[in-house]
Amino acid sequence: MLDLYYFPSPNTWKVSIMLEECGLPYRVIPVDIMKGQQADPGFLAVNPNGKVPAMVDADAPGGPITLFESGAILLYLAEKTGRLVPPSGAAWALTLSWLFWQVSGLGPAAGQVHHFRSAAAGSESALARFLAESARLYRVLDAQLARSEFLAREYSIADIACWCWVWFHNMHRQSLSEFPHLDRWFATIRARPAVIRGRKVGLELAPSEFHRLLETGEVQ
Ligand SMILES: N[C@@H](CCC(=O)N[C@@H](CS)C(=O)NCC(=O)O)C(=O)O
Repeated sequence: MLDLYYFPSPNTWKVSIMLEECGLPYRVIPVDIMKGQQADPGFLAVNPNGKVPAMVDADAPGGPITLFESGAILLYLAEKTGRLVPPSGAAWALTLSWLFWQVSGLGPAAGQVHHFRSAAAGSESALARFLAESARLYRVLDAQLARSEFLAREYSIADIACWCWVWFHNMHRQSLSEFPHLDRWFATIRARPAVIRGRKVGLELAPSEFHRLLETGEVQ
């Protein structure tokens, strides 16, 4: 059994969607980051960095394996199942490039937009900086998707990682109608049954004022 330490968010959706794509059984262990449970000693023993997602594979051959960081968990699950990462060559390199682009670029920039839009009113210059960087990253995504149906040719963990953040494009003040290739890609992935299931995991753990954003992507 896989234990997924979870609170509904773009970074945790990556893992719930991947688990659904792979058809792996898993158990959701709620970590309420709005109540500070990410700082509980019990959780820090799983992820010393105190953030979700984290995962424990209790039945891994050779003994239990603990992972944190969404990108590392995606790669682990891809390797475990042989799904959604090309085995080698140019497509493999592209998948890793776009996965790391997401975890080091799109996620941190867009995450700061979430912060400065909701929690730190008055930080207008910070908000403007991260909105501009997010807009630039959306243009990069659109340009790649003009060349390729998915980020690394075939649907992969790189698409899952990026899609979970693009879900929040209204929050990032981006209109997908300005990005025709990104819009096409977004709609294709949105319709995948595993993506629909994975995105709904643990919705009830979030306070009700976040449900509309999580369910529809719309900002109040
Ligand atoms: N780089 C990490 C980021 C994880 C992250 O920021 N998780 C957020 C939820 S989306 C969190 O746990 N926030 C609580 C906190 O920062 O205290 C990953 O990709 O897994």
